[in-house]
Amino acid sequence: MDRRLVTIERHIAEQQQQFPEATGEFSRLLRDLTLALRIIARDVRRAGLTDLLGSTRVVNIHGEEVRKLDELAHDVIFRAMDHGGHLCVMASEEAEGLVHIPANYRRGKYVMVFDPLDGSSNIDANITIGTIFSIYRRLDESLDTPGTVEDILQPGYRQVCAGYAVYGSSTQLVYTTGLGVDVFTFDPTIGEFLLSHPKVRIPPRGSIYSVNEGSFALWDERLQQYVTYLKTPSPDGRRPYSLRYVGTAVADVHRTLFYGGIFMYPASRSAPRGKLRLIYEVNPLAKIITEAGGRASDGTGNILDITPVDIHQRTPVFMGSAEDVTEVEQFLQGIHSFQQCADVESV
Ligand code: P6P
Repeated sequence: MDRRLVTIERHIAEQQQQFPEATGEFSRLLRDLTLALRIIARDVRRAGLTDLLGSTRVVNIHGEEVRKLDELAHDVIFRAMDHGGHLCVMASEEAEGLVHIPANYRRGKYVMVFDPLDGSSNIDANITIGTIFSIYRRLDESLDTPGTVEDILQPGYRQVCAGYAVYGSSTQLVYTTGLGVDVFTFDPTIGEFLLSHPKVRIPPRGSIYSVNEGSFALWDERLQQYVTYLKTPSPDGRRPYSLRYVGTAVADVHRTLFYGGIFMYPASRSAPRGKLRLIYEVNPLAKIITEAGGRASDGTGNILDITPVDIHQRTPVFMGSAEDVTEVEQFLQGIHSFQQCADVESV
């Protein structure tokens, strides 16, 4: 645990000093974003008391019922970010098309994509949920025109910042600008995010797998082999792995970041491209995991190398400890199979 008392504002300012060309615009963007996250954290904590639970009875573009907190979180982020002059365009899980900067506000050189409230199906049961975000530079920084869909459809390796807030037993903000992964824990008594876990690294291999195994029968046979392999005891005691699954991606990935192992949302017969969205869910989480020394794959290659073709496109995802992700890729590509790797079940 880091003993220095460092607020996120001071941390951002210190990081900015490592970029001589920095104008401070990016730091001000992050300051505005942390304000939005503080407000969302407050409303999530009070949701049960202020009738923010439950549904709006509105169905979003994905055919999913919009929970009141989803709508609130989207609105809070939009109102915190639309007038700072840092962004030229946004995209959100809760908006079908581009989220434009109002014409009466100055536009900036950055692009932000976000899932305002990931895990919303868990809200009513008080299960951990989160906010996920990514920031890119616009493709042509000489422009001051409204951003375009091309500015949104950038591959994940071009993210200049990625992160998430996880509203769990405490509220934590995890982000990276490419200089490692830092975790800030919110202290509500002073209203500050304090640096609690600097430069987090994910273990090279874990002993936890995280997937909705209820879909086992719908998976590719090679993935079935991999998960069965994980559950089969090995002579060295490395297996069986434990299964942990919250059902909120940001929570499952946050645990994977700290404890290691692998989080998966694979393709299945009922979800041929998986369920999670590439641009504003998988890419930011993949950037965090990769910056912490892990890997993020769609089963054939690195997630961050994918060039998106649609704002809301989905992708299968396998992310976590590097050795675990490489191992599932070897199963999916037929390099390994359970028979070859089956150890004697002597325990
Ligand atoms: P399933 C939450 O609704 C979410 O979008 C992700 O946060 C989570 O990983 C996934 O869906 C859970 O989906 O099909 O396992 O219930």
